Amino acid sequence: MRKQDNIYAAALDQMVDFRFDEKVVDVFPDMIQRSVPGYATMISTIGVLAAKYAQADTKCYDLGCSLGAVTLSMRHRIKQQNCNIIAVDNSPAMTEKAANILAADTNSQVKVDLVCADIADIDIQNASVVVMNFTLQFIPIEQRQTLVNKIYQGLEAGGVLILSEKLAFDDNDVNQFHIDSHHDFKRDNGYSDMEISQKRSALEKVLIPESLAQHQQRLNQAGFNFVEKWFQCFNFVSMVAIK
Ligand code: GEK
Repeated sequence: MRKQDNIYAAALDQMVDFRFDEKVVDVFPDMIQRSVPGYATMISTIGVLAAKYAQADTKCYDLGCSLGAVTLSMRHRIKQQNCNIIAVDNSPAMTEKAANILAADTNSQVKVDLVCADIADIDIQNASVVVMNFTLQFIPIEQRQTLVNKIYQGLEAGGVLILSEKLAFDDNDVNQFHIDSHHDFKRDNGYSDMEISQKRSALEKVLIPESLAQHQQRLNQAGFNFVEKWFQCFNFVSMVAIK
């Protein structure tokens, strides 16, 4: 049974910025499932895409791995020989719990290295698949190009970056449509108006969404010629960029 997220259910006297601490980790599977439309579809399809683009004797990276949902999806599908996964997150509370989840998953030959580190500080080398499933949005905007450049440089020819993000839209009406629809989705999943509004305030300075055009431009600037959106539900998208 998933533990239910009620972190923002009671009125808070003081709003503090959202952090991936123990309280969040405790309810994370429930929180992300009820907050991100299409999450389960994205997780399983990322595994399918990873199995298609993984190359023998290379590495697959799950950057901002949280509890390892993408890592497990890739691990269960990749068949290429000597293809290891490197899963990275800078929240010690996340990696501690992810370590237990991954240790309990004994059904695969694919080796996983779990690393507690900032993705700005890790080396990316000999990669065939790199996934950032809702992670880049938490990186300061001025650091995003350097990170995407590093990923491009670390990928082998034919390798893929799978990038999922919450989007902002330039047109106000379009933007409002997606925000309202997302909030309807959350309400339909049992979140109250107060929970939705308090979570929105907590995330305001922490999760900075950009437009699809901004992401495409950054990916092109890094060197990716093939960039395609493969999934969208309201303001949540996932893209592939192939080297
Ligand atoms: C999933 N991919 O379940 N370095 C490393 N990790 C970071 C950094 C950083 N600089 N900044 C944030 N994180 C997962 C979901 S959640 C998305 C990803 C969400 C980590 C942070 O600790 C958190 O675990 C993750 O990125 C973002 O498919 O909760 O909306």
